[in-house]
Order: sequence, then structure tokens, then C-alpha cells
Amino acid sequence: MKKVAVVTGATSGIGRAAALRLGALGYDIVATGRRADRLEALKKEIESAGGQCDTLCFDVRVEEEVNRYLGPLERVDLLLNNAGLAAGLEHIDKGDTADWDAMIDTNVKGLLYVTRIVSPKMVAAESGHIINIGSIAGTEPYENGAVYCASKHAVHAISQAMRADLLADGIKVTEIRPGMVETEFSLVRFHGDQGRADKTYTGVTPLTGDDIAEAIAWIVQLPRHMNVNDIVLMPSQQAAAYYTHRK
Ligand code: NDP
Ligand code: 8X3
Repeated sequence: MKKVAVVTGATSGIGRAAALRLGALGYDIVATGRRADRLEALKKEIESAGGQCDTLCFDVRVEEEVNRYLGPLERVDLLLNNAGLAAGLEHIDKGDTADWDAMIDTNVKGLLYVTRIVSPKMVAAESGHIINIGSIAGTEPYENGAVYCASKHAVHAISQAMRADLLADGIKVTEIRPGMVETEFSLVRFHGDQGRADKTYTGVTPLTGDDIAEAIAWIVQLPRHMNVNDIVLMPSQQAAAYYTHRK
């Protein structure tokens, strides 16, 4: 029987690239996100390459939707908790509380809702792998990023704790913490301001979604006795959140 991979946030960026790569590796893909047209396009691309893809269109912030869509899945071998966003980049005294809610509800609560409904299926099967997409923001708080950094610090803590929780059940937990990846991330962070988004990558060759998918492909093909607990992936021109060498 083929393995099933659930990928949240598969309509764009890292999630889309990972879904394509995992589909090519032979996983049956369950691709999720809020944009139905993007999910449909992804399904066609995976299936035209000979893979298999089902799509589930829902918002990870809504627990009832998460349970309604993911509850009926009989088997999940791999869960890629990727759906997330940064919204806004400003000092704490100027932050928009709606942005804060979106980040905490998606990056933290959404990841938890998805994990809560999927992980018992893995526990019952005594096998599975959960990969959480954290960030360098999960260990390096930076100016203007208090709430995004807090949400990714939460992902870092949750990843470590869930690894311990699921250890005896034979379930691997990996956290991937990328630096700068050029996706729709900055466009979303700057609320659709393409000029500001583009400036993020001026003078830098950032990582791409495919680069992260490459790491995911390696991680999921390791033998059962071997796990990557935590991996930090950076563009060569970025040493840390505060150190980027722009040419
Ligand atoms: P994108 O904006 O390209 O993709 C984000 C994905 O998340 C989309 O598919 C989007 O789908 C989905 N998503 C967002 N909110 C929701 C929601 N409420 N319900 C369901 N799906 C949602 O950005 P990235 O690919 O870069 O981001 C993926 C992950 O990588 C995020 O967790 C991000 O924090 C993390 N990350 C990104 C880095 C970067 O530099 N790009 C670096 C480090 C970490 P839709 O809008 O269709 O719902
Ligand atoms: C995305 C990378 O540096 O904007 O998580 O936090 S950063």
C-alpha cells in the first residue's frame, strides 16, 4: 500500500514544492489550503506526472473544519505541518492585533489542531513522521518580529515536546527551521506590497521552496532507526536573522 502524506499550505511556496516532490517520491498526497483553484492546479500537476493527489480546502484556524476534513482520513504516514504566515513587520507599539491573531491562530493553534486530529492515527499504526516547518525566528527573536518570532518559538517548543510525547509510539518528529526562502511569504507579510516584498531579497540568492523540498525528501527517506530532530537551512549569504551579506 502506498504511503500517504498530508501537506498543509500546499497552495504555494514550500508546501507546494514539497507536495510535488513527495508525489514524485511515490506518496499519495493530501494537499490542503484555502485556495481551491491552486489546489486543483497542484492536483493536475502531480497526477500528470503519474502521482496521486486528493485536495482538502479548509482553514487550519477553524478547529471544526480541521476535524471535518482530516478526521475521515484512514491512514497518514507523513504530516507536513507547513501552513503559516507572517503578517506585518513593525514595532510592538504599532502592531495590528488582527495580524497577531492571524499568526498565532495559524502558526500555533492551526498546527496544534491538525496534529491533534492526525497524530492518533499514527499512534494507532505505531508509525508515522511529523515534520513541522519552524523558522530561524523560532530561536532568534528580531526587531519588528515579536509576534511572528513568538509563534515560531512556540513551534520550536511544541516540536521538542511532541517528539518526546510520541517517542514510544514509534513516530518521528522533525523540525525544519529555514532562513530566507523566496515564496509568497513576504508578499503576505507586507499585505500584498510587491515592492516591499521584493526588497527582502535584494542582493541575495534566497532559498527556494524546492530547496526545502530537497531536504524533506532526504529526511523522509532515512532509515526507520534514524531521525533528523532539527535542521536549520540557510541561504549561503545569510548567517543568522541579523546577518545577511547583500551583493
Ligand atoms: P507562502 O505564503 O508561499 O505559503 C504559505 C502557505 O500556507 C500557503 O499555501 C497558504 O495557503 C497556507 N496558509 C496560510 N494560512 C492558512 C490558513 N489559515 N489555513 C490553511 N492554510 C493556510 O509561504 P511559505 O511557503 O514561505 O511558508 C510556509 C511555511 O514556511 C510557513 O509556516 C512559514 O512561516 C515558514 N517559513 C517561511 C520562510 C520564508 O522565508 N519564506 C522561512 C522560514 C519559515 P492558502 O493561502 O491557500 O490558505
Ligand atoms: C521566515 C524567515 O527571517 O523572516 O521565517 O523570520 S524570517
